[in-house]
Amino acid sequence: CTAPLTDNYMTFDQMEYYLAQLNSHPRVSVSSIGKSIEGRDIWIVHINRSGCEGQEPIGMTPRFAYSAMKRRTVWLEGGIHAREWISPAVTLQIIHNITHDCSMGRGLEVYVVPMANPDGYVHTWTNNRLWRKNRRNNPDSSCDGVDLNRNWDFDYGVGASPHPCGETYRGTSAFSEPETQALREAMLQVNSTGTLQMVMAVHSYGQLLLYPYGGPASNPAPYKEKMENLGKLFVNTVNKVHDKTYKIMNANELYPASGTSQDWAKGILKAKYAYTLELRSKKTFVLKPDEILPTGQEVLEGLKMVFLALARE
Ligand code: ING
Ligand code: ZN
Repeated sequence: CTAPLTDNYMTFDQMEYYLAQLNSHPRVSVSSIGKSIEGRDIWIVHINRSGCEGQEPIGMTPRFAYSAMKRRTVWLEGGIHAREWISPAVTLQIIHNITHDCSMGRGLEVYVVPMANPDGYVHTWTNNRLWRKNRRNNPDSSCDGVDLNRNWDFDYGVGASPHPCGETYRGTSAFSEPETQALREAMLQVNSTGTLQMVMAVHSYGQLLLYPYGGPASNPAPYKEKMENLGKLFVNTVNKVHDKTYKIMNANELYPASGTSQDWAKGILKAKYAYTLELRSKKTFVLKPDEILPTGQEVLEGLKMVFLALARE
């Protein structure tokens, strides 16, 4: 298959074209989990491990033979915030690499939503490069949009704006948005098919790996030490690739934020590990296209280490 672009950001149409092509790969299935407010599909990519049997490098075979009983899953979310273009760009790189490299994530079923907020993304190409929210036409307000990362039903309301004009507007109620509803249903479905080992939401910027909770109510989260340790492995690996300085920290210590997908994944789905990854840079959402490839490379190395650890648990 042709790889996703690394020398420039892809439009939403280009992403859909890439995903349609990818769907012909025997180990991949691409399907829609629902539609955005403006009617765009939210795509999920399921990379199936079963086709990798016998193709693993020597010494890297999974501890357990693939079996439906011991199904273990990983969920990656990209593009929930429209302006964070590096998130879908890197997420698509990861999809491509997991698909074509059987040494990655063996023994794990990987589900990826590379573009969770297609309306917002299109809006950043056509109208406002720094748009964050979805494109909800808020009644009784001249401001549009709901922050899809404040709309989840765990600790809903705290650390989010009640005002439609706020950048972190939480919406009229938890899961008021079709985008978060679609993500919730798909995550529940995946969670019912096996153990959800890890959920990672990919954002920018800041070069941070955050772990739950972002909401103030429930800290510390279960397996806090384990999340810290695996997170350290991740950032240490990432940092070596291009000499960067990603750091791990508790999300609430960065700033209180609740109703996030990370907190819902941890608090409701009981995912063992849940993270929010803040990609490059340290100061802007507008990252030059020549940083797409190196950012993807460093994240990929980090994920390889993490998947290896998860597969051995
Ligand atoms: N950052 C995340 C946000 O939604 C975050 C940070 C996530 C904080 C989860 C706490 C919990 O605000 C960006 N860049 O959107
Ligand atoms: Zn974000």
